[in-house]
Amino acid sequence: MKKEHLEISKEVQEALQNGQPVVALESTIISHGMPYPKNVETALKVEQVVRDNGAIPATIAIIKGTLKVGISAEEIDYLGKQGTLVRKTSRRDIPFIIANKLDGATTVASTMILADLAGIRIFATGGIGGVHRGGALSMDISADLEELAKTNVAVVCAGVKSILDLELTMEYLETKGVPVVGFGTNELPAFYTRTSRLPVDYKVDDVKILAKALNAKWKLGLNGGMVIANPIPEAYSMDPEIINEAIDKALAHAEEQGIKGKHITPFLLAKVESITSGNSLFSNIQLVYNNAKLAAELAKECHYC
Ligand code: PSU
Ligand code: MN
Repeated sequence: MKKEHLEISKEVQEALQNGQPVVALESTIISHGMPYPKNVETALKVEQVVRDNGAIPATIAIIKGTLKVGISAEEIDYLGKQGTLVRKTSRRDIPFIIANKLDGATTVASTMILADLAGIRIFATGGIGGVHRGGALSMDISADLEELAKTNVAVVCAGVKSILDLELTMEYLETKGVPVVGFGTNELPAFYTRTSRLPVDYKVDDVKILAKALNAKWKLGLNGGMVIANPIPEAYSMDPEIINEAIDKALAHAEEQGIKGKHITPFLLAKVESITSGNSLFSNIQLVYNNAKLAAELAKECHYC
C-alpha cells in the first residue's frame, strides 16, 4: 500500500517485503546533535554497524516535504552540512514541513511515526528526550515521551541524559505505560555514564526475551513503544563528576541566555561538548554504535513482532 507523502527506499522496501530485519535511525542527531563533519561520518558508520550485524538500516528524514524512510549517503551528507538550518521536526511540525516542501530532521518522536508508517518496529538512537530539569513548572516535556506512549516502535538508546530530570522522566513513562528495560543492567544508564542509581523496571540480558516481550505487548494491543536502555560501553563511559559538572555549567549558560523549548537540547549538547573539549562527543558517537549493534540483533529476533 502506498501511503501519501511517504517514500521508502528500494532497499528498505525489499527488506520489509522479504521479512528481513530493518533498523530505523533518526536524523536530528545528524543535523542538531553533532557538528559537521563528525555527524555525517557517524551517521554513515552507524548504518555500517547495522549492516555488519545483519540488518538493513533505514535512516529517516523529511527531504523537500517528502517523508523518507531510507535516505542516501548524499542526503545524509546534505543534512549534516545544512546542520541546524534543517528544521528540527517533531510530531507537530510534520504537516507544515510537508505543506511548505521543507527539509526536516526527525526527532525520536517523528522518526517513530515514520518508522511505524513504513512498518519498522526497531529504532536505534543515542538518547531520548524527556522531562527537562524544572519540567514540573516549565512543562518542558519532550514529545518523545508521548510518542512512546502510543506508537509501536521500540527505541534502543543509552538511557536518559542528565541534562534532563531522570526521575521525572521515569515517572512520566510509568504513567504512560511505557516499559523501560535495562539491557544487562538494573539501573537506568545516564547516556555518558552507565549508572544513575535509578532502578529500571526490568533487567533483560537476552534479545530473545526482548523480542518475546515486544511480541506479547503488540499482539495484545498494548500500544506504544518500549525504551531499551543500553549502557555505554565501559571503555567509553565518562567520569560522572566531570560530565555532571559540564552539564551544570551548560545549564547555567542556557539559563543566562534564555534558551528554551526545542533549542535547549541541541544547545546543551554543543556546550557540553566544548566544555569537555570534545570528550562528550566521542562518547556520544561510541554509544550510538553500541545501540545500533543491539538494535540489529533485536531486529533479527523480532521480524515476527
Ligand atoms: N539527545 C541526544 N542527541 C539528540 C537528541 C537527544 O543526545 O540529538 C534529539 C533527539 O532527536 C530527541 C530530541 O528526540 O533531541 C528531543 O528534543 P526535545 O526535547 O525538544 O523533544
Ligand atoms: Mn522540549
